[in-house]
Amino acid sequence: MIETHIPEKYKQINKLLNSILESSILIKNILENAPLYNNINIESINSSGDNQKPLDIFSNDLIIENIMKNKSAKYLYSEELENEVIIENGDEYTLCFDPLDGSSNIDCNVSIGTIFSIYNNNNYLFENIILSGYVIYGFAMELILTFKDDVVKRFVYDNQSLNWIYIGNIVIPKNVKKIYCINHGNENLWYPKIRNYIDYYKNNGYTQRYVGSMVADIHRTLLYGGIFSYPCDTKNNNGKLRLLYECIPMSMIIENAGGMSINENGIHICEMNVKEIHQKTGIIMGSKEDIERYINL
Ligand code: FDP
Repeated sequence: MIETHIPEKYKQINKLLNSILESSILIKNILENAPLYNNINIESINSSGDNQKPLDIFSNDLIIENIMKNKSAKYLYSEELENEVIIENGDEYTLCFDPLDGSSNIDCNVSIGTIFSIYNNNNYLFENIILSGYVIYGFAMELILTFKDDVVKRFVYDNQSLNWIYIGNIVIPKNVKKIYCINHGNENLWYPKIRNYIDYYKNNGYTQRYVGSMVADIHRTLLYGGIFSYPCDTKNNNGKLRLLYECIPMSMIIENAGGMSINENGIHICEMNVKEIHQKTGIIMGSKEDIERYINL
């Protein structure tokens, strides 16, 4: 039961958290049958100019509908929507979410996920954040959850008891498996400092792993150690990943697990100001020693 893991001062968040998790169970059920859908390959374009698949939209609408039903939040910001949704008489919380991150992997059965963060009142200032989490839809469905200044907890969904089972707390290990994670296809576009940083891994017997689904790549980084980076480059001048929906919640998780998460200028992602809700950023995150190595370059 997740409820027993919610710190006393945040107990009221239970209703909203449950809405998200109930939605994720439905999303998981739909994903399991996704290859049977004949409309899975139909694409449209969302407000950031990305390809948007029916399951992105389905997941987005499902989460919003569930929250509208129990009015467990008032302000909803989704990566799939241009503007916020305001729920009249909703509880005074802000939910920021990426309903289905990594969706270009849907068709080939690779793990993807739902990323979310909850703030007090009507704002998304990091000082008002309550929790961050993600659900990963893999052969097991897992939930990673952390409250402000708290540990990072790992749960797995048990299909028999229909409950989330607490597995344990996560502390990101040192990079003993010698893994680094970046899209090498962009190498020609990287700026010199990133190139120099990544050269170290290339030249010192490290293994490169890149799923191309942020949730899957960060889940591995959290559990095995190493780095995950999607830097700014000469094509994506501001990076590719979204600050509010992806980078802040994932950075809070990594940092609460003892790791670090910064942009190319060494600024902690969690300290960056969100000036625009669909703002992007470059990111380098993972085991502390690896991120410090970037800072000391
Ligand atoms: P996707 O476009 O499939 O939704 O932010 C979206 C994201 O995936 C991340 O999950 C992933 O880390 C990244 O984009 C992959 O981008 P590249 O294909 O450019 O490497």
